[in-house]
This record gives sequence, C-alpha cells and structure tokens, in this order.
Amino acid sequence: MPEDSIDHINFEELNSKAISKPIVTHLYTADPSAHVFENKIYIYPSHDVDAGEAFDDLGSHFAMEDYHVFSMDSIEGNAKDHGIALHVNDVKWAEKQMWAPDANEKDGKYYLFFPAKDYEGIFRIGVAVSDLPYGPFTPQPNAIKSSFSIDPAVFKDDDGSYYMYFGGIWGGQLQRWRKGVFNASQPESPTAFLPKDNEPALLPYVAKMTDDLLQFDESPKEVEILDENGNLLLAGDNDRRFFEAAWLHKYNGKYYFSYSTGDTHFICYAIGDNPYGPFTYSGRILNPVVGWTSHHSICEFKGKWYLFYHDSSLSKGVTHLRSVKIAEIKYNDDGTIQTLNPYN
Ligand code: FUB
Repeated sequence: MPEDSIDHINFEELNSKAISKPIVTHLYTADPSAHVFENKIYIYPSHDVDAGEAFDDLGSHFAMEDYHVFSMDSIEGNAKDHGIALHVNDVKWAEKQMWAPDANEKDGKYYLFFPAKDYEGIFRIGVAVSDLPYGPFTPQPNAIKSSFSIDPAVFKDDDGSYYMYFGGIWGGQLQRWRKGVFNASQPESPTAFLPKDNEPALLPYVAKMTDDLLQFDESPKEVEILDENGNLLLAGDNDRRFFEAAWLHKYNGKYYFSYSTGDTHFICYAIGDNPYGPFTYSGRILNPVVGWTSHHSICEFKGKWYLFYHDSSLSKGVTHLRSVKIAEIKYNDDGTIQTLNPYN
C-alpha cells in the first residue's frame, strides 16, 4: 500500500489482519537479509531512523547511520539485538545513507556487505569483516572496486562460489550508470535517464566474488529477466520489471532471483538454471505492504522456507520507519511460489 493511501487505513483493523507481527519493536528495522549460521537465524537489516530529512523520490529520508544484527533460535522466538555492528562514522569512504545490507560466512569469518553514499554523493558497496556473525565488523578502507548502486545480496552456491547481486533504480542511481560511468548531469530527478517505456527495463547486476570476498572477481554482468516469450521485460512493465532489493536463493536445483518492483510495490521472482541467469519471470511472492518500499530475503530453516520482509504498520504508515516481519512461504509442485497477502 503506497504512502498516499495511509490516511484511510485503520491500523488496528489492519494489524489484526496482518499475517505476522514485527519481530523487533524497540527499533525500526527494514530490508532484512536472513541467513542461518551455527543453527541460528541471523538477520541483517537496515536500521531506520527519523533524521528529519525531507521526503523525496530519491529516498533522502532514508538517512540511516548504522546497522544492528539480530539472532533468533527459532522462528517463533525473540529476536536478540546484538547492538551496533557497524557505524557510518567508522567507514572512511562512506558519508551517509547506510541502506539495505547483506552478510555471508566463509571459513569462519563473517562479511557484512553494505551500500552507502560516498563523499561525492555516489552509492558504492563496501565490505566489513568480523570473527562473529553479529560483529562488530571492521570495514575495509575503500569500497569494492567498480562497485555502484545499492542493495547487495551475496549468495553462496553449492560449489563454494559466492556471487553478489545488486542494483536499484531511482534513488539507487542505477540509471546513471547506463554508459558504464556515473552520469552526474542534472536534473537530479529519480526518473531522469531511465529507458523509455517501450525499451528494455534496466537490469540488476551480478558479479562473482574473489576468494577473500572483498572484491569483484569479474566485471559485473547484467541479470536478464525475461517474459514468457523469452523477451526482456520492458521499462513500462512496472508491475514486473526490476526496481531494487535483489535476492537469490536455490530451491530444488533451480535459481530463484527475487526483487521489488518499487513503485508498484510487489515482491516478484524469476527462475533460472544458473547463478547468472537468464531468469524467467514467474510471479509474485508478496503483495503490497503498508509503506512505499518492499524488500525481502528468503531463507530455509529446519526444513521450512521463510520470507523476511518489512512494513510500516508499527509506525502507522511512515514510509522510512519500517519493521521486519517473517512469514512462511510455500512452493507448488511445479516450483512456483504461492503469493502471500500481508493482510488477509
Ligand atoms: O532502506 C533503504 C532502501 O529502501 C533500500 O535500499 C531499498 O531496497 C528500499 O527498501
């Protein structure tokens, strides 16, 4: 449900219909990336704050400064807050806007991947390392070389390779990278430099990571999302085209690339045969939530699959004050995912 409709919402009634409740209520948390490490669920969310920034379509009101990590022993259990895992003041290259992060583990070390704006106002992606899944994390002095845009999600394949998926349009700046370098020209409008409606939509990117998980091992490649006829989704196909919030999971040997459609507020997915795609659009996982953004991750725990997502129900519809929630997802026999309605 987009922000312009919140005046009409009866939150008491809506919350009574919600399929799940916020798992954290002492902070606002969003963009949850969930992983199972050491038999526990670890959640790496954004930490939403009201920094007093004006609301705009570039997302300036998302002025987050730090990350907290949460752990859960069971899906029904409490989410334990492990405190500040990384603060923007400790990241040399980053000035502001600590947006949606992810994490992963390799050889007993934990890696936090996060986007932030550098001192030139350009979103880059950084890495910070810890011996513990919940940090504190020590940031690398520089952002990943050739990184750009937002919303990193790092998937570990069965052969031990790690891939980063990333990108986001509008405030996520992907449209400014169409020629391979940052286009700093005016206007600073979220929709300037986007393809026309009848042209292929902008695509997210994927890059294999180096063995130490600190850099890209190759130039990032576009992740193709195709329609049922094998054609790239068009920029005007707002209900299906990629906007932000990339995530990759594997189910029954197939690769599921899921993402948010942004201004139409769906979490959708597309299925492929390898981590690079192409992926064929296959449907919706989550219908619109309260608040403008929708962002998720998908994770298996003890034989069941869960969607970690957020909405703005706790803040009564304030788009940049969101809360993480969890709901089980179910697959059909043909591998498609049953669509969830967040408020039944
Ligand atoms: O949290 C800031 C931004 O909002 C994220 O990076 C996007 O995916 C959207 O959820």
